[in-house]
Amino acid sequence: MSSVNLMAREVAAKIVFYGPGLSGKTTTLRKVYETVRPAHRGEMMSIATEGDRTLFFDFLPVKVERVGDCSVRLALYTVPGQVFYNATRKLVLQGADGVVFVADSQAEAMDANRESLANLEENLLENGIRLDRFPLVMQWNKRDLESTLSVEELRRELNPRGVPDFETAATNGRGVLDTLKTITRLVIKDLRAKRIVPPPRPAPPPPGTAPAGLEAQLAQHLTQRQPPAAPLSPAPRTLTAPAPPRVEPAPMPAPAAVVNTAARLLGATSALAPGDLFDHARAAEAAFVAADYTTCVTACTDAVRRAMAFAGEGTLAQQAFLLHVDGADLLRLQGLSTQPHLRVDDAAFSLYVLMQVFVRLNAVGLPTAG
Ligand SMILES: Nc1nc2c(ncn2[C@@H]2O[C@H](COP(=O)(O)OP(=O)(O)O)[C@@H](O)[C@H]2O)c(=O)[nH]1
Ligand SMILES: [Mg+2]
Repeated sequence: MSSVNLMAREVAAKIVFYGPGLSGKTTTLRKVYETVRPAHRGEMMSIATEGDRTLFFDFLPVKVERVGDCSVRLALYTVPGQVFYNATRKLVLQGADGVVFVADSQAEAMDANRESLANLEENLLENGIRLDRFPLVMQWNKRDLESTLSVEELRRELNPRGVPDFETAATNGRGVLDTLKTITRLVIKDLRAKRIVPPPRPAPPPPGTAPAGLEAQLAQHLTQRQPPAAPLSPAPRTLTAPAPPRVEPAPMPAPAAVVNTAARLLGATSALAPGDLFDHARAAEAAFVAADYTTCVTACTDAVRRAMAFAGEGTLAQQAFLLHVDGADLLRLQGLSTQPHLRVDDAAFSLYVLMQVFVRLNAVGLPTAG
């Protein structure tokens, strides 16, 4: 989901903290939140169950001043580790530029570590990505505990490729920032190799040759009006949702509690959203603000599909006809969701389509109460 603002030499990258349940992914992100200066981070958003288990994801936007001559905007995500949340993991993994695998160093966690690593490999492969060529850093977590395996054993079992690895104790922060710095460097190097990030120090663009069109207009608008998300509240926020049933949930659950606490980040799309889809719209807007355009388009596509279903059963074309939603716009949005590299104008368009559907639902009085 990387994107580049050539004028500002700013790169946006998505990094996912992956690993089995309870290995310390959420704790790691909280520690990053506490350590990074407020001016360099946005608000941490967690969607958790009552037992404090991650239900959908934790999300933290972080700005890194300089890597080479680029500044970097990172969108950090964790996945829910529990085996039955695989659809959610796939969704969060989409468009990732790099992964930190958080392994629990305790001997009794080895099976879960192995299973989660195999699951990561499988889920990446579904998107045509090979783990052995993907930016990856291993985080051997819980090194403060007694019953940990040696690093040599962990390497033999989980890191045959010999990617950079770090001993960490997320609860006290040891090793956490070193891990983050290293994955950031690997991601930038990878994006450079793919020529998504320009090589260092090219000739400055001559005046008056800025990129044209909607993308440039939006990029300029975004740099002039810094997103309201950073810096924000002094403490990470956990949104508490009811405990989930032990079945695979829909990829983007919409805990009702989000509605009460999230008003501050309300954008135009979520303002129009019917209650059931408020959290989907919020996720799309948060991704847009974090310059995570792939996640934004994915979230919009998913929300549009769910919103159209309010028109009743039938094909998408029938639902569009009933709601007077522009079919060509819907087709274009569907096309976008299969594109590898999405830009700010694509994400803005997907938010527009979602708004259009919400406006039409409002106009016809759907969904009806009860
Ligand atoms: N001793 C110790 N406990 C940890 C460490 N990291 C996380 N934990 C604990 O392990 C539990 C699960 O952590 P959490 O971050 O929620 O795991 P997640 O499921 O991977 O997000 C919590 O009780 C944490 O306090 C660590 O480095 N050392
Ligand atoms: Mg968690």
